[in-house]
Amino acid sequence: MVRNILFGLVILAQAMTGASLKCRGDPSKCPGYKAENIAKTDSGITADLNLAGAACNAYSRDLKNLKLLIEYETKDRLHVKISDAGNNVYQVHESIFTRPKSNKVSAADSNLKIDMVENPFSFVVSRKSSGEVLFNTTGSQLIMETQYVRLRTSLPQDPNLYGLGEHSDSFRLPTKGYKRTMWNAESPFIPRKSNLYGTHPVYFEHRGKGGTHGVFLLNANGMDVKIDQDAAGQFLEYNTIGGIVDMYFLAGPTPNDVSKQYAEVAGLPVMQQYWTFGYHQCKFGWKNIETYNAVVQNYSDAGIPLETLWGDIDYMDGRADFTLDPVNFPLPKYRELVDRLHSHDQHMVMMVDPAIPQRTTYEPYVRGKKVDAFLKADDGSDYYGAQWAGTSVWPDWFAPNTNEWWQSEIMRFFDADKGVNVDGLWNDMNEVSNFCHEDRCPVNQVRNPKNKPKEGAALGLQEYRNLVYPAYKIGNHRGNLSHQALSTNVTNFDGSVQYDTHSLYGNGMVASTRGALLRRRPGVRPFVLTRASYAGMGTHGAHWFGDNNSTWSDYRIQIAQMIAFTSVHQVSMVGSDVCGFNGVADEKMCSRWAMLGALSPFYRNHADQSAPPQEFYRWPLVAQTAKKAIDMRYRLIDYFYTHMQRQTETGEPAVKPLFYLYPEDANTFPIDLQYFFGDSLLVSPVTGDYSQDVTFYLPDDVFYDFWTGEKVEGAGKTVTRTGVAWDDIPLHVRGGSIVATRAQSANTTAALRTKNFSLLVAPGRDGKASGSLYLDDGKSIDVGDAFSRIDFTWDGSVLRSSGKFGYKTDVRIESVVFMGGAKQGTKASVMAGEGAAAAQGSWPLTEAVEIKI
Ligand SMILES: *[C@@H]1O[C@H](CO)[C@@H](O)[C@H](O)[C@H]1NC(C)=O
Ligand SMILES: *[C@@H]1O[C@H](CO)[C@@H](O)[C@H](O)[C@H]1NC(C)=O
Ligand SMILES: *[C@@H]1O[C@H](CO)[C@@H](O)[C@H](O)[C@H]1NC(C)=O
Ligand SMILES: *[C@@H]1O[C@H](CO)[C@@H](O)[C@H](O)[C@H]1NC(C)=O
Ligand SMILES: *[C@@H]1O[C@H](CO)[C@@H](O)[C@H](O)[C@H]1NC(C)=O
Ligand SMILES: *[C@@H]1O[C@H](CO)[C@@H](O)[C@H](O)[C@H]1NC(C)=O
Ligand SMILES: *[C@@H]1O[C@H](CO)[C@@H](O)[C@H](O)[C@H]1NC(C)=O
Ligand SMILES: CC(=O)N[C@H]1CO[C@H](CO)[C@@H](O)[C@@H]1O
Repeated sequence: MVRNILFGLVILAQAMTGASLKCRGDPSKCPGYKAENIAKTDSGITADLNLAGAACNAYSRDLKNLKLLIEYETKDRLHVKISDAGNNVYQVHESIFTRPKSNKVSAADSNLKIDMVENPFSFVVSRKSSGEVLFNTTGSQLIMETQYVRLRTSLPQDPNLYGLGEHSDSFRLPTKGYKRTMWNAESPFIPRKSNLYGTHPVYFEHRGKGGTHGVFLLNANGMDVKIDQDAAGQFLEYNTIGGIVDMYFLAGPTPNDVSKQYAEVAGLPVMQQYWTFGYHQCKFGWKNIETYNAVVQNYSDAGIPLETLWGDIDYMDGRADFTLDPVNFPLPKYRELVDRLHSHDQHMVMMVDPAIPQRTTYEPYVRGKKVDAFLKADDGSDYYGAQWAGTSVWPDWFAPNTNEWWQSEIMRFFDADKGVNVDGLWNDMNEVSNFCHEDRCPVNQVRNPKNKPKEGAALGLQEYRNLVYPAYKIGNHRGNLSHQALSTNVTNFDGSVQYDTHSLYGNGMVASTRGALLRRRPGVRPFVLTRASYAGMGTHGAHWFGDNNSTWSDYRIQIAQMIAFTSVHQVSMVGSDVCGFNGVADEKMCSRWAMLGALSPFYRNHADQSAPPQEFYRWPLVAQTAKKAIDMRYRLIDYFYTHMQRQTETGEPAVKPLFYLYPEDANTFPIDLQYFFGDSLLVSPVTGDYSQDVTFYLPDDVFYDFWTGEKVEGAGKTVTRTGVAWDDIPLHVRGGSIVATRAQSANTTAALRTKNFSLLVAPGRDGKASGSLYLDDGKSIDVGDAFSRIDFTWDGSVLRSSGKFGYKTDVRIESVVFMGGAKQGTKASVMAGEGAAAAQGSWPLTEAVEIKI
């Protein structure tokens, strides 16, 4: 009986939307669109796209009238935008994602070409120089409905695809039966084949000699990207539950070119302060200020340099932001700790979560409520759920007063004179995570929103949509969209809904938090670490890969995660929780992880409350490895800082997959257990469980063992190393490089900045080498002319420096070291510490020099 009534309702609903029953749920019957009113301009095409037949309403209502805009924005970037004629369907807020300006180049000048078929509408994007077809929608109809968008391209068989994060799968994506769901979600244990904390709908495809290109879909709605093969061959298919088709095609043709071209769209990653490259320690569950102090003391006693101590939510009073537990973390003692850290050139970073406890005695809540800073139910009451501090409300980053309120709360609590004088902030739980299960949470929202989006402002369709249970179900590993998240039917201040904006929440929060830090310390590069992200997040801050586990598998997967974020997603300051967040880290695993983590941009050990302590000093072996790892990292910091700075200016990745340097060597395409840290250091860690052996790939090039200086001819083959000690890591300097290292390490990065340099020369097969060094004050956003970019070259007999020398420093070059016995009687490696350097002396870093060897 009940079933019959429901069935009747379904039929009625379909009749009302004009759906054709036989077609419902069968996207293959959708009619596609017909291009009409086509207008060609010098730099592109505009057209109307009208539904080409009976609506199929596969998962919702077909949109009948669309508009198409094709524009050659730069020589290497083509923009294809398909939106509803009324411009109501949600498009990513400009305040969250600033679209690039179009230079409107003529079709003739573009390196890309688009060919369009009018009926049914389809298009083909190709690279002009090679005729390589990059994207081809022929044979599968475009579907644009109120709650479903589908677009498919055919691809070459078994393509090399990368990106589409955030995920914990292989760097080179599977090409059969693979579904990449994107929907930001709290994801403990970073499950495989799942959506995780971030949404980055961009992929790069690499075709060896056929070049590399990129495709970005600027859409924030939940989606599944299916990569699979069927009778017609290989395809990639976008299935989103809303939004528009807003695509950027990036011509390449080299991997570095595509990275740079994507950075022009998504923004360049921000430059970090020098100290952020130091070693960081955190743990959830350090229960009082005495524990914080003991950790700092124990690091010092163990002789392991600790740069930054982190405060997880333990410090809070009842886990509420902007409070200190008065018993365990009293303000005077906290201030004392931070002062002591600062007086030793160490730093403090603390967590701030988005949820605000809904208590009338809690001032941040009262102040926020007064200025309408929180997401609301439609009757004007707070929309609430549950978080660490209990019943909570959430800031609405689209409401006009939220930034000001949020930033003033941060400035008030983290006041340098009266509060906790932190050096950086950490945004967690911002996917958004809600501890309330959807079916158990108090449902206090109603369906008739007070805030309606402006007509034609692309803030969301106003007609009925099922915002909680859309018919097309994406593969969200948490289940329904709203499950343990904000209800997707909650309306933002401007009338847009969480359904459309959910995955943008993290970017809104981290942008505002960055703004607060800038107001606290004007002119100083803010440091914000965030868990949730959307495309373009690198322009605001840093990211760690969330709540991984202390397993060998998660130790390995961090490499794939890291190279995806640095090279594809343009988030350069990234790293995993070293030694694993959940679970039990053991001595050998933590030892390997301490070494590998030292060769990531962001280097932080962190563990859960339920995990046993895993500070590096807890085991003799780990302590020994950590000292060696940090010594190595610190000597290399300026080399790496140089590459990070380059990425902030050009988008060229500071950490690269192997194929970036050997783009025609097909053996490198799938590699994600090795990578380049900067352009010159090939990292090939031991990755097997409890193993001391490793087989890794050496491209056809000359390399030098970083530790011994021994020359190794790469043959484009794998090599096996056995008996790799627990405190060791295979590391090679690529021939043709000059690496500027600090001659000595130090126990803080501030002390490190006073050390002289030693140049490591690794001649290439032609006997020559080059490298560069970027120097600045390590903290200012705008350094003006006070920076140096020094290029070093070695031509076989003379080492020269040239470039720009704007940074004043007494620090000098004190030695030049040749690898591989390239010079008689020279020290093998700067790390080896025996023998004599090829040249010892004192050369300035403030003017060009010639060093004859
Ligand atoms: C595009 O794909 C269709 C269907 O697979 C194919 O017939 C056509 O040749 C392709 N176009 C180009 C230019 O490769
Ligand atoms: C610090 O070291 C002392 C002495 O080994 C030890 O008793 C204590 O548990 C350690 N505390 C922390 C927080 O590491
Ligand atoms: C999703 O919601 C539906 C409808 O309320 C419910 O039947 C189902 O159990 C939910 N699924 C999960 C995984 O929570
Ligand atoms: C909004 O969504 C929640 C589930 O997240 C649901 O319980 C509630 O009934 C919805 N409200 C309306 C009016 O649809
Ligand atoms: C997490 O790691 C621990 C060992 O550290 C292991 O026992 C546990 O099964 C892992 N859990 C998951 C979900 O992988
Ligand atoms: C670093 O070493 C110097 C001198 O060896 C010492 O004065 C200083 O306190 C140390 N700093 C830290 C943070 O351990
Ligand atoms: C750096 O080199 C200069 C000149 O050789 C020397 O005077 C100075 O002591 C060195 N600095 C350090 C920190 O070793
Ligand atoms: C939760 C989860 O997905 N854990 C993964 C950890 O790594 C192993 C090995 O790769 C996977 O099998 C698990 O699924």
